[in-house]
Amino acid sequence: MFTRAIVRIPGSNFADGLTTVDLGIPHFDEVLHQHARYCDALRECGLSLTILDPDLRYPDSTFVEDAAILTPNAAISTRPGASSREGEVAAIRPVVERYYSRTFQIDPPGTVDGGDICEAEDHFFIGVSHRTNQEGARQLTAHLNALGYTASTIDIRAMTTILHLKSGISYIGDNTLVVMEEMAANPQFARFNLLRVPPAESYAANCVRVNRRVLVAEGFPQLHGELIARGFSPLILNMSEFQKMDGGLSCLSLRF
Ligand code: CIR
Repeated sequence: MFTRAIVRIPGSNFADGLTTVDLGIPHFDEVLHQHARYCDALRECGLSLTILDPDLRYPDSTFVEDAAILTPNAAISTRPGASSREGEVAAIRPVVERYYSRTFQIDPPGTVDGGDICEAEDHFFIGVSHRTNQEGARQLTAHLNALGYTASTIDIRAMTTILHLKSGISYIGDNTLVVMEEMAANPQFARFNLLRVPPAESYAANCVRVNRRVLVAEGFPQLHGELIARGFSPLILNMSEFQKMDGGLSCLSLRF
C-alpha cells in the first residue's frame, strides 16, 4: 500500500523539455489541467500529496520519477542520463529526505533514470537505455542487494520506440506484468502473468498500480477491457499533453 506521493506542477516552459516524438507542441493550459486531474486521481487512490512548485530551471522536472527511486526502507537519488536533467536530483533530494533517513546515490560515471526501474515485488528490473548506463545499473544493483532486493538488467538500447524500460512494461501487482508485444518474449518475464499490449496501444503499457486502482492512459480500449477482465480496476486519465514530451503516467509521481 502507498500512502504518499510527490509531484511537481509543470512549469510554463514545459514544452522546452526533451522529446523524441512528433506529436506537436503541448498546450500549457491543458498540461496543467491534465496534471491537476492526475493529482486528483492519486488522492482518489488514498494518497496524500506533496506538491512541489514548478521549477523553471528544468523544463522536464514535472517527471519527478526520474530523479529518485523509492523503496519501503530507503531512497536512492539517481543521476539522470540527460545533462539538462542532472540538476533535478539536487532539487528533489531534500524533499525525499523529509520522508527517508536511509539514502543512497548513483555516482559518476553511472547514470540512472527512474523511468528505467521497474519494481516487481522483491525484484527490480533495470533498463539499460540511452539514459541508464551499465555502470549506473551496477551501482543500483549493489544498493538494492544491500536492501535485500534482487535485480537484473534488460537492455532496451536497440528498441527505438521507447525511451525508458517502463515505457514498455509495468508491474501491476497480483503477479501481473503489463508488457508491450515487442518485449513479451523476454525469458525474464516467464514467471509472471503477462498482459500483452497490442502495438497500436503500446503507449498505454506505462500504467501504475496505486493501491486498489490501476492508472492507465485514456484512448486504449483493448487494454482497459483486458484489465477489467482480469479483475483490475482501471482509473483512466488523459495523458495527451505529456505523451507529446515522451512522458507517461508513472513518471509524474514518486509513490511511497
Ligand atoms: C525526458 O525526455 O526526459 C522527458 N521529456 C520525459 C521523461 C519521462 N519519464 C519517464 O518516462 N519516467
